Amino acid sequence: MQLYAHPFSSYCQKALIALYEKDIPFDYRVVGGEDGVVDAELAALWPLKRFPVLVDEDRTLFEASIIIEYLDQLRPGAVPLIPRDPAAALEVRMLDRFFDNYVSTPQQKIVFDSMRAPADHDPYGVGEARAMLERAYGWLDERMAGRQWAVGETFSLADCAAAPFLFYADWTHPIDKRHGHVHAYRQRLLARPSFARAVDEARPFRQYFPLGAPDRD
Ligand SMILES: N[C@@H](CCC(=O)N[C@@H](CS)C(=O)NCC(=O)O)C(=O)O
Repeated sequence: MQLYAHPFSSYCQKALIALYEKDIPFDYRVVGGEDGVVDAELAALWPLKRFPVLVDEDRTLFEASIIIEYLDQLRPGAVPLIPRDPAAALEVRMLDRFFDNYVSTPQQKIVFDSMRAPADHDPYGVGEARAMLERAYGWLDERMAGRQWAVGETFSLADCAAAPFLFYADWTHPIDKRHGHVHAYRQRLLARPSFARAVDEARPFRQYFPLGAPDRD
């Protein structure tokens, strides 16, 4: 198996968490190298050039959620990342969509806007993104009251998404102290060995965070 990814990328960390949870060996094809070799391979596999991309023999998969579903089918283990119960599986997928669409998407909007030339800034869009993050934090805080993980009693696909997205969202648009359940959940995710490993592997790249990385996890 080959994973085209970069350690500092949130969507790649999402897929890496699943690989580490399941202890699946893979060949790490790190994008962004100076010689451009891995980037050329990625472009040939997936012209949209978004990563992560997983290659397993003649199968090429893009989209972090789908990569995780694939890994889970391959190695469900004692506690699958997508529950076997269909109703629970639907809830996991719903929360996975929540973290992609309402935490990661507005977080990335703010970061990408900061990288634009001054004339191309979109303050209205950034304001909308910040408002969406505020609503998402508020909703999640109520949901996480009395919960350890996003859905049910065990770590799932939804937590694979939550970990990197809440990590970077708090750097980008800090989670207010009143959202204590979200803070506690973010800390639990940081303590999870699979995510702790992904965070450690990304440490050397913190200087590249466009908004300036805070001096903390
Ligand atoms: N929907 C994709 C998003 C992947 C994505 O946006 N990856 C970013 C890195 S976090 C990327 O490829 N950035 C490079 C680019 O935009 O060209 C997924 O779930 O995997």
